[in-house]
Parts: sequence; C-alpha cells; structure tokens
Amino acid sequence: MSGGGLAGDALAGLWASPPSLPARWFYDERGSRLFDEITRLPEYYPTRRETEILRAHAAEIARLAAAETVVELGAGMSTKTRILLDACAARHFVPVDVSGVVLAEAAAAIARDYPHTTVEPVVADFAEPPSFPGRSGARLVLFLGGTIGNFDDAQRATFLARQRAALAPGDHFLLGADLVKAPSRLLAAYDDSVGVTAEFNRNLIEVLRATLDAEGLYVDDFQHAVRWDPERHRIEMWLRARRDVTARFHALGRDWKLPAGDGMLTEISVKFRVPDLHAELVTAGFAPVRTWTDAAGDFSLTLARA
Ligand code: AVJ
Repeated sequence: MSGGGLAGDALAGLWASPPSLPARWFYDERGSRLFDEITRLPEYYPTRRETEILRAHAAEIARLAAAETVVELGAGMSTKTRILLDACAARHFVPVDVSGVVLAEAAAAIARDYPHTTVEPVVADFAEPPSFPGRSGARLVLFLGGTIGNFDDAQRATFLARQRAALAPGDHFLLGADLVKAPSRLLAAYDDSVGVTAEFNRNLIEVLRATLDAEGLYVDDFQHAVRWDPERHRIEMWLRARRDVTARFHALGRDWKLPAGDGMLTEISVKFRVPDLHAELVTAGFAPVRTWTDAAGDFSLTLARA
C-alpha cells in the first residue's frame, strides 16, 4: 500500500531539515480519540473558551450572518456547531472533513437531531481549494477550534484567499483563533501533566509505521517536546529521538535516519493578536465584522464578511 497522501507528505517532509509532517496525519482513529481527551484536559483551555464564546454570542452571530447554508471546515463530530445550528435558521448544513467515517457518523447525528436541516457531508481536505455545493442563499463558513494556527504565514494567506474566492459577496466566515498569552500557560496546554498530548504526538510514529510499512520505527524511541517561539508567536511540537533512529520505509523504498537528540517538527500552533488577524482577513478580501473573546481573553471568534 502506498499510504496515499501520507506517502507524498512523508517524502516531502521527512528528508527535509528539520524533518516535519503536516499536522493532519495525527488524526487516525486513536489520534482522534486522544485529541478528544485533550479537549477535556484542565490545561487545554481553547475548546472550553470557544464554547463559552459560542454560547454567549451564537444568537448575534446567527443574526449578523443570516445564513441559509452553514459549512463547517474540519467538522469532526460538530459538537460546538450545534450551539450555532440551534441559533441559526439554516436550512442546509455542509460538514467538511478528511475522515469519511467520522463525517458520516456526525452527519447522521445532526440529520437526526435537526429534522428541518438537510445535511450534505463532503469528504475533503480543507487545506485544498474549496468547492461548496451550489446553493442559493447566504452562506456561513465555520473554521473553529483554532486550527488556523496549524498553518504558517504563507499557508494561512493562501487558505484565507481561497476561502474568500469560494464565497460570494455578503457570505460570512467565522474563524476561531487562539490568542497570545503567558508562555507558561501555552506550554502547559501542549504538555499536560498526565501526558495525553505526549501520546497524541507520539501516535504519529505509529501512524507512519503502520501506513508506510516502516521497519525499525518505534514509538518508544521518541520523546514529546514543546517549545514556544516568541518571534513567530507559535507553539511547536516536536518528536525528539532518544537514540539514533534508522528506519526502512518499505512503502517508499527509502531509509530514514534521525540522530539521537535531533527532532522532527510535528505541529505548529500559531497564537494571534486580534489586530493582526483582522489585517490578514482584510488582505484576503474579507471585511471583519466583529470579534468576540471569552471573559479571560484567551480565545477569539471573528466574523468576517466576504
Ligand atoms: C486542533 C489544531 C486546534 O493546535 O491546539 C492540541 C491541536 N495539538 N494539542 C491545537 C492540538 C496538541 C489543536 N488544533
């Protein structure tokens, strides 16, 4: 088996320096379960903060966007989305996710609980150019959770411009973004005391081993490491080799080496300041309508008009 998209990303990323992989490969079945656990950790505030903002302002968001169709990028189980669907009178819901299995389950649950809403799941990678099903009426595209932080500056500019290009004037985009705060809190959120985030990170090694038939690649040879980059205001997750690693990727016909102490960059999570975020949205052709934050000022939701 070739490993599909992972093979291409591995070829492009593992032999680079430093080696890296796009964050989307964390989310196999075990990774998705571990991420779900992360969202309930005391140190991991983003999910609770975003839910708090949605609860407080869903009615206003619904009124401002007045959408007939709600599209959710990276929908997953669409748990937080229900707060918005409850407030919106949207007739159509389009969850978009790379995982067809998760998507089908989530779509069925939404269809059951919202009998007046048609649900049209789309299996797609939201990093690719979007193509939303043709619809009349205003659209509201949701990109929640702070996943925008997984893109670097250039990827973010491309992503936002593509979203804008896929929308018609008067459509809306709702963006969840984590905010810059004390490094101690950020580091704790990505290096929790019970080690769930470490397991989430290390699971990537098992995804690589199983998908690309890698011999000599062992989860236990890698250690979870987190750093805060103040210049690029981003958290970085690394997997650091505890000993010299030599692996044979049978699916790629290639050998891979990582000397003891060296690391592989597995995720960036950029943290934002609201004015910078607005500037990026404007550059992409959006008009920021309003930003809401939670009471502690930890997380933000921005509604922007196309
Ligand atoms: C799902 C990308 C928003 O960056 O906070 C959580 C993923 N990684 N803990 C984030 C994640 C480690 C999460 N996002």
